[in-house]
Amino acid sequence: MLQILTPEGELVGDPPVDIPMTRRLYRAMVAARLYDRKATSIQKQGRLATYAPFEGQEAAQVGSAAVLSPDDWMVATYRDAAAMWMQGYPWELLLAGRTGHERGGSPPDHVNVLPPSITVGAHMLHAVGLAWAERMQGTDRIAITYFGDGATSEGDFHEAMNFAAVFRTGTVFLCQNNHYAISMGIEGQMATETIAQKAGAYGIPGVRVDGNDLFAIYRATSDAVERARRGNGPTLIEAVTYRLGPHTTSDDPTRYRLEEEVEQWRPRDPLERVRRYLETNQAWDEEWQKLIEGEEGAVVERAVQLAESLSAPDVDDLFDSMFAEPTSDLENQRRLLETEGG
Ligand SMILES: Cc1ncc(C[n+]2csc(CCOP(=O)(O)OP(=O)(O)O)c2C)c(N)n1
Repeated sequence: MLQILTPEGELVGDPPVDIPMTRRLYRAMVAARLYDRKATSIQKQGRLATYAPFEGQEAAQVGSAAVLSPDDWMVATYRDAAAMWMQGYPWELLLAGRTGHERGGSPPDHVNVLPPSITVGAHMLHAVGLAWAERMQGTDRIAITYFGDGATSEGDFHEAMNFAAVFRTGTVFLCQNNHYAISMGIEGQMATETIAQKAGAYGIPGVRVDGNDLFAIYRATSDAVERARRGNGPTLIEAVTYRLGPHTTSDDPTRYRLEEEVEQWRPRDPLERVRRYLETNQAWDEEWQKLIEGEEGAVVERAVQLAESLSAPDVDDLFDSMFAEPTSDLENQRRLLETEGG
């Protein structure tokens, strides 16, 4: 398993980024954690629908998204807000999606990020199609897709991997193995020792990395993106991480895992090891921590205000939000609603 930065914050390999960049990525992880905690807390106040927290998975998301070009494609899930935000999906729209507002599913025009997939596994195929389309158009844009360990037990995973391998599409498959698919532990749903080894069945490279190590994930994703961009096809990355919180705000993890297990993972916190590394390099102090928490916290607060101040959706949005140009079926349904009422 690839590791560059140990949980103690010590280097055991070459760091892929310099200190100023490490500070930027650390700050992004701090922002992501603040967003995640805020979203969890407002969900408990009834201001969001169910929310899927990603605490513990910040390095896997921030470190991988950081290597993308601004116009690369990203196709991710309900648990990948940090990765999506890194690629330009604003916090307020991610929150709006969790209130059920249509605007949440509509990223700004220049942002090549699809709305989060709730259907486990199905979205990986979209990433293959997008990368293939880019290849056919002669661009070097690639597509990255994020999914969990559970998604690899879906048929869609097989179809996506096989198609991507055969057509050598520029797709990066980023699996965050957080050890659980809701209450189903990894041993209960696959007989393979690792997820990375599944790549062998499709004839593509599979890499296993410490998913709580910002540097390892950055390095592995850089290599995979580079390979995809050169036209050499897809890679499967298994980022070994852990979901510290519940599956969603409606889940009670104490019913299927022991608190001791969670406690074993806490010292492997992805933020803490980068903080220690920066401190050793005289690039972190309490004052800066307070500054970035204050600034990023204010950005998150503003996003909550923006999401909550969106005007209530109109019934017409049901029809207008579906396709760029409505189909005849949709137009018929709209007319039916107008003539016969809702
Ligand atoms: C096709 C499909 N089956 C079942 C569900 C219900 N479901 C939602 S999340 C989830 C577990 C997914 O686990 P994993 O892929 O490991 O991702 P994680 O939630 O751990 O990030 C399930 C079974 C769903 N949303 N879609």
